[in-house]
Amino acid sequence: KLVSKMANAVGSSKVDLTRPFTVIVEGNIGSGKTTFLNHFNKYDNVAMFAEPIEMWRNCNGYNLLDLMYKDTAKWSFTFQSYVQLTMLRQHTYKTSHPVKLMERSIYSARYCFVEKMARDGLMPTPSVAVIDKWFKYITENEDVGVDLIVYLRTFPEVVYERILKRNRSEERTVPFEYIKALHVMHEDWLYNKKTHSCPAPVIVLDANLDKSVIEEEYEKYEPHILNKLP
Ligand code: DGT
Repeated sequence: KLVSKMANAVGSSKVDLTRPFTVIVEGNIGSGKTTFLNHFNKYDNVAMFAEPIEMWRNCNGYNLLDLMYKDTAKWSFTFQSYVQLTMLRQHTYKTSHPVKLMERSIYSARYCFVEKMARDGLMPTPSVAVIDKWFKYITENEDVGVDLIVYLRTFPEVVYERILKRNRSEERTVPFEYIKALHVMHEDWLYNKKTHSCPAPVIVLDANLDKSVIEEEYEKYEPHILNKLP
């Protein structure tokens, strides 16, 4: 385990060998990351780190998530700066649990969301450069290493249906085109592996399945996720 941790931490100069086995759960909006986390909540040896969305909704009283959706060009840098900070805090939060399960990461924030904003010209290139300077500093100087990525792979049509159904107020204006583009970002990073490097090995789960049957899909991979492979 130690060896694999060291191998995964290549590129990060500050390596904490006492870091728990760290799993990040990635996937499009509405892919079921929260349901996945809830499934593992029953295990005492797992520390859960849900996405800090409530912090994004209330930064000194400002709903940055809402501002970002309402006027992306104006608020993209502000929002992504705060996402990066809150993700850094999740990654480096100390826990005595042997397994750490995180919803999303500093990596998807950069490789999917910032990437999309940059490509659409919704984040000016000087702002992308500043985000990247921080990102580089963090990944080189803080232990944000991960040991496993769980990719909840979906069809954009399926998650779009779910997003409409759950009706989160900030997401009311999200067009299907955006969900399709985010799907491609995730695919190119985690499945086709052609854009950015993956910080750990990737397990791909079929997350199109309905809630009632998806538990079986989770169970198939439990030994990997709980670091209990023989
Ligand atoms: P789930 O459980 O798979 O349905 O997960 P969600 O949809 O609750 O969580 P997530 O992370 O896909 O998205 C939460 C909201 O925050 C969603 O409107 C997208 C947005 N979001 C998350 N991370 C970022 C980010 O780094 N940048 C931007 N622009 N939006 C983000």
